[in-house]
Amino acid sequence: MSLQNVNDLITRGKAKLIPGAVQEALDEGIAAPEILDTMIAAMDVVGEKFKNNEIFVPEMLISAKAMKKGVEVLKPHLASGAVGSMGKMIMGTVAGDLHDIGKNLVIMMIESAGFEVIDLGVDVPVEKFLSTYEENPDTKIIGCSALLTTTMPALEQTVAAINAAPWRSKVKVMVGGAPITQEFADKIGADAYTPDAASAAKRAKELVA
Ligand code: B1M
Repeated sequence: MSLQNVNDLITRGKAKLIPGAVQEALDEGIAAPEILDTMIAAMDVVGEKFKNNEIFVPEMLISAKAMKKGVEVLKPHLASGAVGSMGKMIMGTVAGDLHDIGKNLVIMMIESAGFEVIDLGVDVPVEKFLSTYEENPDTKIIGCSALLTTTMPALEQTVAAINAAPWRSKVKVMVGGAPITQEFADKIGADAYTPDAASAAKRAKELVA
C-alpha cells in the first residue's frame, strides 16, 4: 500500500508529499533499496508517458523533483560507508545532458563504498573532466553518465580524450546510463560499465583493489 503511494506520488510529481510517504514505507519496515526500486520504476512510467505524448517536459521535471525529495529521505538508509578511505573519484554527466538523478544515486552508493567523490554536475565539457583530473592527480576513477542516445557521442568523445591523456594509465574510466551497454563501453575504450548504482559501487571497489 505505502509502496503504491510512493509510486503514485512520484508519477504525479508530488514533491511535498513524497518525504512523508517514503518515511511511512520505512516505518512499515520496507527496506530502503526496495523503496528506491519503486521510485525508479515510477520514473520509468513517467518516461513512457512522455514518450507516448501523455505528459510533457514540465511534468517530467516535477516528477524528477519529487524523486530527489524522496531520495533525500532514503539517503541515510542507503549510504553508510566511511567517505574517502577508498580514494577519489570524479563523476559527471556528459556535455549536452542534463539528467542527474541516476548520477546522484551512483555518487551516493560510491560514497557509501568509501570513495570521496568530486561531483562535476551535469552538461560537463570534456575539458572539465580532464582539468579536474589534472588538479586531482590522486583520483582513482573517472565516472561519466549519459542518459540520452543523443549524448552517447559526447560520452565517446569524453572517454577518447581521457584515453589520449598522458596520465591515462593511472586512472580507471567507468561509464553508465540507460542507453549505455557493455558493448558500447568496450567500443569507446572505457574500463568498466555497470547498469545501476549498486553495481557501480561494487565495480568501483574492484577497480581500485
Ligand atoms: Co529526459 N529523457 N529528457 N528528462 N528523462 C529520458 C532519459 C527518456 C528515456 C524519456 C523517454 O522518452 N522515454 C528520453 C531519452 C530518449 C533517448 O535518448 N532515447 C528523454 C528525453 C527525450 C529528454 C529530452 C530530450 C526531452 C525534451 O526536451 N524534448 C530532454 C533532454 C534534456 C537534456 O538533457 N539536454 C529531457 C529532459 C528531462 C528533464 C530535465 C525534464 C528530467 C531530468 C531531471 C534531472 O535529472 N534532474 C528528465 C527525466 C526525469 C527523464 C526520465 C523520465 C527519468 C530519468 C531518471 O531520473 N531515471 C527518463 C525516462 C527513464 O529513465 N525511464 C528520461 C531514474 C534514474 C535512477 O535512472 O538515470 O537511468 P538512470 O540511472 C541509473 C542507471 O542508468 C545507472 O545507475 C542509475 C541508478 O540505478 N547509471 C550509471 C547512470 N549513470 C551511471 C554511471 C555509471 C554507472 C551507472 O558509472 C559512471
